[in-house]
Amino acid sequence: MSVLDRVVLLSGGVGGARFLDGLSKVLGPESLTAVVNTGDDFEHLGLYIAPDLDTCMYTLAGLADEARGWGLAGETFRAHERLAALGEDAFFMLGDLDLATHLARTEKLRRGLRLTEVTAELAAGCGVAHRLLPATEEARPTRITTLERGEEPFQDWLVRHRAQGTLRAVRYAGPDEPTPEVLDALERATLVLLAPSNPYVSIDPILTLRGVRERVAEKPCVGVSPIVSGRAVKGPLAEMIRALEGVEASAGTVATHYGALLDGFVVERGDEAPSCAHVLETSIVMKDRADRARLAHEVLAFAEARFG
Ligand code: FO1
Repeated sequence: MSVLDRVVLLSGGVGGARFLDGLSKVLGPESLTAVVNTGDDFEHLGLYIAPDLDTCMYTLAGLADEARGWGLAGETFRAHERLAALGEDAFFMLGDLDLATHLARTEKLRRGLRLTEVTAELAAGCGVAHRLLPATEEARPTRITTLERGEEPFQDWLVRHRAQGTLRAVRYAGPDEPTPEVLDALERATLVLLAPSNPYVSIDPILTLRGVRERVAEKPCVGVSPIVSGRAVKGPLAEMIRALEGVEASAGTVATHYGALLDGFVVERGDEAPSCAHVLETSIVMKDRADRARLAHEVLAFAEARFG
C-alpha cells in the first residue's frame, strides 16, 4: 500500500490540465483520477459547453492548442464566422472541430446520459484512458460580481468583458451536490492533489460541494501553487487575490487560503508559503511536456517521502 496507489487531482483548466498530463505519464489510469471543475460550464447557442473538462481531455489526448490554452490544435473558426454573420452572439469562439465535441456532449445529454457518462464516452473517443470526473452532474455555475456590472455569468466576466471591472464577489449558484463517483473517488483516495489552478473559480467550486472538503481533509493533501513570483501563471488570479483578500498575490496567500486542508505545498524556487508546514521548492512553470512530467515526478516523490 502506497500513497500513490489512488491519487485524485482536483483541477481546473489549462494549469491543471498540464499538471494532469504530467501525472498521467507517471501514474496509470488505475492510480489517477481527475475531478474537474464544472463551474465554468454554460449553455451557448443551445450547446452544453464544459471548458475545463475539454481542456483536460484535449491535453491528455495530445490534441490541445497549447499556445491558445483552450480548444483544439489546428482549429479553424469558419462556423463561428458564419454564426457571427447571421447575427448570433459570437463572444465565445467555438472552433469547427471543437463544435463536434459540444454537439456530441449535448446530444448524449439529451438522450439521457449523465454528464459523468458522457465525459467518459467523449474521453474514450479521444483515446484518453485516465478517468475524468465532472465535479457535478447538475449545473453549478460560477457567478462573478463587479462594482460596474453587478452579478454576471462566469464566461461573460472572463471572455465577454475580459475580466475587466472591480471584482466584488464570486458565488457558486445551483445545488452543491457532487457526483457519487467524485465522493467515492475521494473516499478511496490515498492522496489528494490540488492542481495549480485558480482557487476561487476552479478549486473552490469543487471543495465547496457537500462532503468534499471533509473527505479531502481526511487524506494527505498536496497543492501546487498557481502563483509564481507574485504573478499568475495564466489568467486574472493575481488581481482576484488582491480584490478578494486585500493582499498582494503570493504562493503564501494561496496556501493560507486552503488553510488546514494542505499537508504540503509546492512552490517556485524562492517563493515562500510560511503557513504550510511542508513545502517543496522547485521549478513549477510547465513550459513544455518534459516540464510537466518532471514536476509530476517531483510532487509525487515529495508526497511519498512525507506520507509513505
Ligand atoms: N476563452 C476565451 O478567452 N475566448 C473564447 O472565445 C473561448 C472559447 C472557448 C471555447 C471552448 C472552450 O472549451 C474554451 C474556450 N475558452 C475561450 C476558454 C474558457 O473560457 C476559459 O479559459 C475557461 O473557462 C477557464 O478555465
